[in-house]
Amino acid sequence: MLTGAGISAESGIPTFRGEDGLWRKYRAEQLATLSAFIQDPKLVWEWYDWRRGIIDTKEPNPGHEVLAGWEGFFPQFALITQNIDGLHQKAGSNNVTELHGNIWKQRCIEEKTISEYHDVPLKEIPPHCPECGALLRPHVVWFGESLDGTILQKSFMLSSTCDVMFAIGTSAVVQPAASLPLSAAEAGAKFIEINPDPTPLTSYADFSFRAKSGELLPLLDAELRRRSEEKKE
Ligand code: BJW
Repeated sequence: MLTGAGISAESGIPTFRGEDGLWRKYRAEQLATLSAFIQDPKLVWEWYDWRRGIIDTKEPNPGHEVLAGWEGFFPQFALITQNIDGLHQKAGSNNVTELHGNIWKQRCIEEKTISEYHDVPLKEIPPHCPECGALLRPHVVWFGESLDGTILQKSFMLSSTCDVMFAIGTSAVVQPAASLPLSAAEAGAKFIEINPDPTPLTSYADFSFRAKSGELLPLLDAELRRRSEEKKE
């Protein structure tokens, strides 16, 4: 299971590339790169503080809730997300692999220590490490930065050994995340896409649902549970 910003759209969190997407209003290279941060940490932190404020008020939607339920329904369920909003965990998912980090965590740029901080708004912008006084940065993966090697390796391992792969609410243009469903399909998994719009992955999908995940996933869930009950009878 790979999710992207679209699964949180129905919770009211802006996507990146949709009609009201963040990259339509803001330039990625001015806000989501290390060089942007080094040049103007205050500006970058103000943007993240604003986004934290939005995310803080939002709740998981039925799409997140179904996936949280599937953790107990399918014996070997794995959830990999590109999202940094923490809504899967808020919905009750315990085992979430976060490819691009988490907006509620920050990292000291000197010591590399990671801490969690939930205050909204931030008390200090830009914030500093309480231990060494160096700048803290959001614990997220910006363009041009490598993903955590262990997380990436685990994600490719899970993808290339699964029976069924879903890609939900991702435009599938950002690498290496977009390659995960392909690695699953190449290894023989059934590949299902849920997205109102086609993506570069669509032509590889066994099934493509042109739908909102918060609407489709509960229907799929009800049908799967009905069939499972039928089998038991
Ligand atoms: C719904 C819905 C509903 C709406 N229900 N669906 C060529 C040139 C230059 C660079 C590259 C290149 N090729 C590859 C690269 C590298 C680059 C990359 O991929 N760039 C491409 C954009 C071209 N990748 C990287 O830099 C990565 N690192 C890396 O590769 O390291 C090695 C390397 C280093 C240097 C050079 C080359 C290689 C790191 C990528 C980090 C991405 N970071 C961000 C920001 C995270 C922090 C933050 O949030 O601030 O991650 S960018 C942003 O995009 C965010 C997302 O996780 C990610 C993916 O977006 P996502 O989730 O797909 O959202 P959207 O908005 O794009 O799509 C939403 C979808 O939902 C749409 O399809 C809607 O239709 C759908 N939808 N409503 C279901 N209700």
